[in-house]
Amino acid sequence: MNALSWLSELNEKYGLEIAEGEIRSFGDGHIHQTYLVEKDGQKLILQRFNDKVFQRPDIISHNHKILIEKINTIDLPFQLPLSIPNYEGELFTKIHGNYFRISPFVSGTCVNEIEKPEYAYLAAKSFAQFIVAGFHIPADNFQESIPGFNDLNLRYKQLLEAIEKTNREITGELKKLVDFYLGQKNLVDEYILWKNKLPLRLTHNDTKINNLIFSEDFTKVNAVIDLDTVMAGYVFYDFGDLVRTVACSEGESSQNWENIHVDEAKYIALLKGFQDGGKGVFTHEEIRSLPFGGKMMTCIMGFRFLADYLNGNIYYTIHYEEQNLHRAKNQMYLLNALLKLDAWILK
Ligand code: GN1
Ligand code: MG
Repeated sequence: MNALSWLSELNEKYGLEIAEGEIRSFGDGHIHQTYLVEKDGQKLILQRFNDKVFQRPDIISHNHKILIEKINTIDLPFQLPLSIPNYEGELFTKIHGNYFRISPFVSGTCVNEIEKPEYAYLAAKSFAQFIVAGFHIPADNFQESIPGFNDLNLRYKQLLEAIEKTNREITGELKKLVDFYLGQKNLVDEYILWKNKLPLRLTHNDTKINNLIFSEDFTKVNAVIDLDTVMAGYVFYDFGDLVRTVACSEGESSQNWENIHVDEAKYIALLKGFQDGGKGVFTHEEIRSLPFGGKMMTCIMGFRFLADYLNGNIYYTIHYEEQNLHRAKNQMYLLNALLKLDAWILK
């Protein structure tokens, strides 16, 4: 398919008149291709959807229609920019075998790293408020857009499978990482214990910090975005991915291994923000599970990056061959730092 050869059909389906020159690449998500459309002073977000990663767009439509009806109708402290239906009332438009969607543009700032603990507090409070907003909807109304997405046990098994099937030689640095991650079986066991204890909620499941749009002055969260993984989950998933991406001194792509540590002030701000956002709603056990979330989500990303490297980099966008290996190494340093932190945080 030629670049933008789908544009005229898209215009027809939405009653728009977008020209090629009004579209430019936008954001830095790892999965979909995102564009900003700017026309006559108006802005929209256009996405070419990755249906290799999300193989069931119908499930996402089902889930998002519930969000549109049951969450976007209540008074939220931020926007949820869900897709705008096309002329046929569908959230996705299929053109020459590719899925597209259009959503409102929300102004503000997206960041990969957070500067101050106050912003960490705000981020955590917002994601907790998102869970609270969905509390009235039984979690089983939602279907899984990626089966077992945050299931640590499943991801461990997928890593074992990747180790078995890989064409790469497992020696040197790669062997060290494989051994490290195989040695995390105790976290998998702890995960199973928490799963048996906690209720399923409507969670975001991908609370990486760049999935929030802050106001320019960071006094407010304007929007919670990247809603494709919104489905049933445990509150510690959402807290955990915040720890992974906010409380770490280096981003997940950094190779400054020796500088990777936990920023304790931000960690504490996250804990406080998440508890404040869920006040009166999260159970005592859910609050107790939060520190586990940071370790678990860092570990799961290590499993996933390493498995992708072993599988030949088929899932995540990479900019060089070893990038997934380096991402897994980065997460190993962070996980070790979080395991040490645990000792005092639980005192
Ligand atoms: C992907 O799309 P993005 O970049 O927000 C991934 C997350 C990972 C993240 C790691 C559907 O998220 O699970 O935490 O990369 N999303 C999917 O950077 O796999
Ligand atoms: Mg994203």
